[in-house]
Amino acid sequence: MLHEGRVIQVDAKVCHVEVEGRILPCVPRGHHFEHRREERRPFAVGDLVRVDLSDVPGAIEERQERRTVLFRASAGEGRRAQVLVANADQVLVVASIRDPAFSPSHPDRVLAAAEHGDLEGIVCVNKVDLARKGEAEEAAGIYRRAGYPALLTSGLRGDGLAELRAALEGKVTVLAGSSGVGKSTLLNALAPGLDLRVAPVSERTGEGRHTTTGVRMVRLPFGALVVDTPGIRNFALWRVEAADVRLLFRGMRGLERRCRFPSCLHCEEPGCAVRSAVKRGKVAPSRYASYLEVLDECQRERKESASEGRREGRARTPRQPRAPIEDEDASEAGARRGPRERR
Ligand SMILES: Nc1nc2c(ncn2[C@@H]2O[C@H](COP(=O)(O)OP(=O)(O)O)[C@@H](O)[C@H]2O)c(=O)[nH]1
Ligand SMILES: [Mg+2]
Ligand SMILES: [Zn+2]
Repeated sequence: MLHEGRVIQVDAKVCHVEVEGRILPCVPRGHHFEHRREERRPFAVGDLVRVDLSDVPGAIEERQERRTVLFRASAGEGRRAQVLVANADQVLVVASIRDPAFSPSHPDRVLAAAEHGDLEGIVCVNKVDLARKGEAEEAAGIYRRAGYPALLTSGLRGDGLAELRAALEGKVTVLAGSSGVGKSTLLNALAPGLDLRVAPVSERTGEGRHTTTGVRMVRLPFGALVVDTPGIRNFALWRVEAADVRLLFRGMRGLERRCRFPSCLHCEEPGCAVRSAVKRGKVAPSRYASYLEVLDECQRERKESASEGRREGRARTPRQPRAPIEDEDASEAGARRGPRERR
């Protein structure tokens, strides 16, 4: 008899699967490792699976089709995609107004990855207790005008917690945001007693080394599932065509229909409706700047993977999974470049 479960953590050898309220270690059956080319591991946090519990550990027999996905690029030979979270409803991207200073680039990228994977996006402008008058509203306004809900919160002082709780209730939410913006503090404020220090920490600290990403799903007492992504600095856009990057930026998408050229990438083309909207204050300059960054990265990635494909003759045989422990910094360095390095 098979049981329905949900993967809540993926370690090197086992997946931790929540089955009828219990968390059980389960091992994927061997056939899950065959016929995979681009994906590094067969299971991700959030996967809905059917498990056979007649032995310990149990065995994962089947995986449901994924409704949504968030990728993380895995660098190195072959550059395969890695699904970091499956079947989440939404991404909540937390950005602090100060300490660290508000920077719209990170939320923009996360929101683009959410669009790409069919997830909803919510922005949380946090540490409003440190904001000067109007500052937090201004930051939130960038996202609200683009069409995203934006909350004003302070995990420390308690602002906006009721709204945040309402936004998470009944949903599976991926928590994103740079280190130090206050994610753990917010979760602890929402669910006191939930000891987040037990969460696997990023490999950089040297702890939690048995886990592959440190990504883990936790259940909050008011009926919310939250995926914490410590140490994951960014989600990846996996092989997106330049023309499709246009569709990942809410507030700008749709405007391409009014550009003089249908193929307009909103860079330097004449008669560009997006650039004109930026000039008229209809599109935030920071959103447009983030779009150009993401466009540039996607174009570069496609070029690199095309040349890799040529080198490898394209007919690659399916690989066995390699040692899944990877260094966060090493793998991110190949996958992402900072905005400074554009052009
Ligand atoms: N002023 C202020 N500081 C905060 C707030 N939330 C968190 N902090 C501080 O910011 C630092 C990082 O918080 P943490 O929750 O660990 O951030 P995380 O890395 O995103 O999980 C800690 O020193 C917190 O005390 C807030 O709402 N206001
Ligand atoms: Mg934290
Ligand atoms: Zn254009």
